Amino acid sequence: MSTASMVTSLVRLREALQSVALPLDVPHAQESRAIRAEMVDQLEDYVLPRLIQIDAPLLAVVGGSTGAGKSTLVNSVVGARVTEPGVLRPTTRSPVLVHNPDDAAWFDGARILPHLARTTGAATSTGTLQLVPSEAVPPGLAILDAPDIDSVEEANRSLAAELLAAADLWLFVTSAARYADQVPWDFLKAAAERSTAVAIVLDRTAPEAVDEVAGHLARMLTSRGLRDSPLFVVTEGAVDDGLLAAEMVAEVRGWLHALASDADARDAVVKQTLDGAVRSLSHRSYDIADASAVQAEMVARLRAAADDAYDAAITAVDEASADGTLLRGEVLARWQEFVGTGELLRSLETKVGWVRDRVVGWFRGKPQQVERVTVAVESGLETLILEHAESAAERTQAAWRSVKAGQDLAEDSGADLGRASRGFRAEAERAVRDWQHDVLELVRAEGAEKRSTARFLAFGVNGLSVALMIVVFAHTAGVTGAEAGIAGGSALLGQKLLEAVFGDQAVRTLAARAREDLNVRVQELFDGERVRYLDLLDGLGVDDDAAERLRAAARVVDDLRFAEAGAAPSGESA
Ligand SMILES: Nc1nc2c(ncn2[C@@H]2O[C@H](COP(=O)(O)OP(=O)(O)OP(=O)(O)O)[C@@H](O)[C@H]2O)c(=O)[nH]1
Ligand SMILES: [Mg+2]
Repeated sequence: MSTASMVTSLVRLREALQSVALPLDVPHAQESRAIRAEMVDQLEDYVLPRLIQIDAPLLAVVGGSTGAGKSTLVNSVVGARVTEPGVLRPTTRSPVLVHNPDDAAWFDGARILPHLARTTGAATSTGTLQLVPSEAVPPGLAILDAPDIDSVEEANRSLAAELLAAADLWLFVTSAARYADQVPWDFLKAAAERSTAVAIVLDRTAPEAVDEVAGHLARMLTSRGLRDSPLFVVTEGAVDDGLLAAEMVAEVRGWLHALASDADARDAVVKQTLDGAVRSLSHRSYDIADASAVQAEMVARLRAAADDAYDAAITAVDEASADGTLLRGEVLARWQEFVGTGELLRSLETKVGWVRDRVVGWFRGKPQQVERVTVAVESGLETLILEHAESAAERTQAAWRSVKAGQDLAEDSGADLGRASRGFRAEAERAVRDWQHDVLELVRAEGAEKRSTARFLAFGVNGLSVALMIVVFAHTAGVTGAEAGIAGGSALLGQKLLEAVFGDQAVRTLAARAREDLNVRVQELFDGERVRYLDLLDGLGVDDDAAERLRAAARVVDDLRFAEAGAAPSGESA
C-alpha cells in the first residue's frame, strides 16, 4: 500500500466526518454523534499516527474491570513499581505509559493521544498521560496502564475506551470473579469486530479454580471470535510492595518481550490492528453518512413545512385581494358612500359631455369620502394579511411540533414561532400604505399626459386611485354579470370611471400593475416571516452534500484497502 495515499485518504475521511452536522434529535442521532466522535478520536489518536510512523514502538494497553489487578500486573511485568495499585476503587485515573528511555521521543510529543497533556510526575486527572521511562521495558514496546472500563466514573470509562482505541495490542485483564461481566465482553466484542490484536490475562485466580475458569473463559473467547487471542493465567498470589513474584507473570512478560524483539511479529500485530481499525472506520463512515442524510431529510421536511404554510398564505392573500372578498363591509360601505349606488353609473353611461359636468361637480365635494375609502381599504387589507400571517405561523409550528427534532428546534430558539412576529402588524401597515402610495403614483403617472384634461383634474388623483384599488379587489371576481352582485356593481362603477379618463386598455394595464405591486409587497412581508424558520434551519449547518462527500471519502479508503489486499492477500476480504 502506498502509505502516503492511505494517509491522505484518511485525512480526507476525517475531514468529511468532521464536516457532517448531526444537530437534530432524530432517532439515533445521539448514538451517531458518539460514534462519529469516537471515529475522529481513533483517527487522531491511533490510525493516522500509526500509519505515518509505522516503526513506532508497539503500544500494549492494559485494560479491564476495576480491581482486576491491572496496575499490579503492569508493575509485576515491568519488575518495578511504576504505577500505583490501590485498595480504593477505582485507583488508576490518569493513564500511565511505561516505555524504554530510548523510546521517549515517540511518546512525549503529541504523536498519539494528542488530547492528553504529558506529565512525568504522578497525576490524578483523566486529562493527563503520565510517562514513565524504565530500562525494564524493552525498546520497541510500551505498556499503558489504563483506568477501568466499567468505572462508576464516566470520565474513567470514556478515557479507557479512548485508550483502547489507541492500542496496537489490548492486554485485557480479567479475574475469576469478573470474567463473565457484560462490560468487558462488550469491549472484547468490539475488538473482535475490528480485528484488534488482543491477549487476555486471567488474573487473581485461585490455583484450584484455574482449570475450570480458564476452560470456560477459553470457550467464551472462541464463541466470540477471539479464538486466536493468547490467554495467560496469573494465579492469585502474594503482593509485595505492589508487585507479584516475578515467576507468576513470567509467561506474559516473556511473550511481550518476544514481541518487542521480533520485528516481524510486532509488525504483524500492528498491521492486524491497524487494518482492522481502518476497515471498521470505513464501515462506520457509511452509517454516519446515512445519519447525515437523515438530518438533511429532516431539515428539508421542516423547511417544506414553513414553505408550504407561507406559500399558501401568499396565495390566499393574493386570491382574496382580487376575488371580491375585500369588497365587503367597511370598504364597500365607504366606497358606496363615495360614489353613490346607481346614479353615477347611469351618468357615466350617458353622454360624455353631460358626465363631465355632472361628475366634476360631484367629486369636488367629496375629499373626506375619498380619504375614508382609503382608510377602509388599508384596514381591510391589513386584517387580511395579519390573519394569514397568524395562521401560517400556527401551521408551521404545528408541523414542526409533530416531530421531536422540529419541536426541540422551535423550543431552543426561544422565539414564539407559533405567532406572527412582534413587529409584523407595523410592517403590514407600512406595506399597505406603501402600496396605496404606489397606486397613487401609478395613476399620477398615467394621468401625466392627461393632466390637462378636465376629467382627470375633476376626479383627481385620489379619487381615481381608490377607484383603481376597488378594481383590483374585483380583478378575478368578474365585474359584470348578476352573480357579481352589489360588490361587482360597485367595482364596475370604479372601472367605468377609470375608463372614462384613461380608456379601457390603459385601465386593464393599470389594474394588473397595481395588483402585481400588491403581490410583491405581500410576498416580501411573508418572506420576512418565513425567514424566522429558515434561519433556524440554515443555522444548523446541515449540508445536503455531506453524506455523499463522506461516502466518497470512505470509498477511496476502501479502494486503497482492496488494492492492498489484492497485492498482498491477507485473508481479510471485507
Ligand atoms: N493477593 C493479590 N492481590 C492482588 C493481586 N492483583 C491485585 N491485587 C490487589 O488488588 C487490589 C487492586 O489491584 P490493582 O492492581 O490496583 O487493580 P487495578 O485493576 O489496577 O484497579 P483500577 O486501577 O481501579 O482499575 C490491590 O490492592 C492489589 O494489591 C493478586 O494477584 N493477588
Ligand atoms: Mg489500576
